[in-house]
Amino acid sequence: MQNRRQFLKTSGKAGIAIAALPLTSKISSTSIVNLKEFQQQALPYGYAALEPFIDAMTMEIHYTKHAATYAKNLADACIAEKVDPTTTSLPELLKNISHYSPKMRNNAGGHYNHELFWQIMKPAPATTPSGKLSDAINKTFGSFDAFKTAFGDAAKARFGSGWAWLLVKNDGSLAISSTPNQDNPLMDIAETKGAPILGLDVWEHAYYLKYQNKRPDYINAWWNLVNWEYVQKKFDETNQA
Ligand code: MN3
Repeated sequence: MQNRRQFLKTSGKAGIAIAALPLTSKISSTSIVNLKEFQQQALPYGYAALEPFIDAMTMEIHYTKHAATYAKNLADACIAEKVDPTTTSLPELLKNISHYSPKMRNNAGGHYNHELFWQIMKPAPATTPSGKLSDAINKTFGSFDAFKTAFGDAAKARFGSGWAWLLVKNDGSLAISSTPNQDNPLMDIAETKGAPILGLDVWEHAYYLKYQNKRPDYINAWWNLVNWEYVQKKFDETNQA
């Protein structure tokens, strides 16, 4: 117990290695998978790797300040609200988020959303989805371009801070939604519920240094970074129709 509490105190620091955990025989491999979901993982690329679409300073501040703080505050909220990250999965926590504090909601969401956001971007990706995901997008939205327009509209229309999502709803169909603040479609309080497979951060901290008030320019540029292979992987994990 002491080990876990000690871990939670230190896990808010960005980039702590899983190998540095005070592992005991009580922590199983499933526990480690759960625990990793609650920690900030290393960025899969450098801060400058997404230039010119997202600038290095924005990436560095976004990752080391904003996102790191969500991870730290999530660890604090887990201690205060007696959530054990070795036995609870982060998606399960989000699915029951209405039973927890606003601090838990904001930071569990903030941490989950950013960990997904870093993965669904990469430098110089394939520019379009392929395979089953491409088929599902065409079937649902008419065409890939029509999907991009609808998703971009959702991102532009989100008033203030929030996210735009492509998700697989619980009935297996694809949908576009947007959520305020750090909410996401996994949450039981979300208007459109399901498994997010693509998310776009439209908080000003994600784009203001380079794009200022021009959110539509940021959205248009962001399509150059979408890691469709990863989105496909997320799609394959769901029970799509
Ligand atoms: Mn953000």
